[in-house]
Amino acid sequence: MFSSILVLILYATVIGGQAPPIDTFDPAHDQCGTGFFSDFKIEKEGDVVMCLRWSSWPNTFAGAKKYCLIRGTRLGVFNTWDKMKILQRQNNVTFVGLDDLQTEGKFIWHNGEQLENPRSSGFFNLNEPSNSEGVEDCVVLQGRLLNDVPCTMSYLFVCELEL
Ligand SMILES: [Ca+2]
Ligand SMILES: [Ca+2]
Repeated sequence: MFSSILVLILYATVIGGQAPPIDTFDPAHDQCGTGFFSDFKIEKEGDVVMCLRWSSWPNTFAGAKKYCLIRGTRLGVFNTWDKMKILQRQNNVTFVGLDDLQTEGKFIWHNGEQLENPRSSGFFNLNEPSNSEGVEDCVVLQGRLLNDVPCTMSYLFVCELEL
């Protein structure tokens, strides 16, 4: 009995005295400065532009979206060329916060903004988005630009802490 209480106290002391591990990330404890969220921080003229975390394991689009959301973040929104350049530093195929799940052909960034004229926007690879076989509603970085892919595929993903 005593030993189990002792273990509990020790456990509470150790856990309480440390920064929470990555899986319990709490943005309230991080300003995207020296904290553990900011795997990647972009500053411009002293201002933080983006706070990102790149996953090191693949997930489906829904799984990735949920992973980001329950940590107070969202799938990364790269709706400007400055931000696309940040995304382009990634070499792996990576889910981003853009989909046409609600209305076919209407691509919405996860900040609510629509990506107008996706095919001629310059954001997508040539002949993309293709909606191949009618099932491509989620978007990845593939190479230097975007591609729509099936949401049930598993890819790496990137979470963004909203500033
Ligand atoms: Ca589609
Ligand atoms: Ca496609």
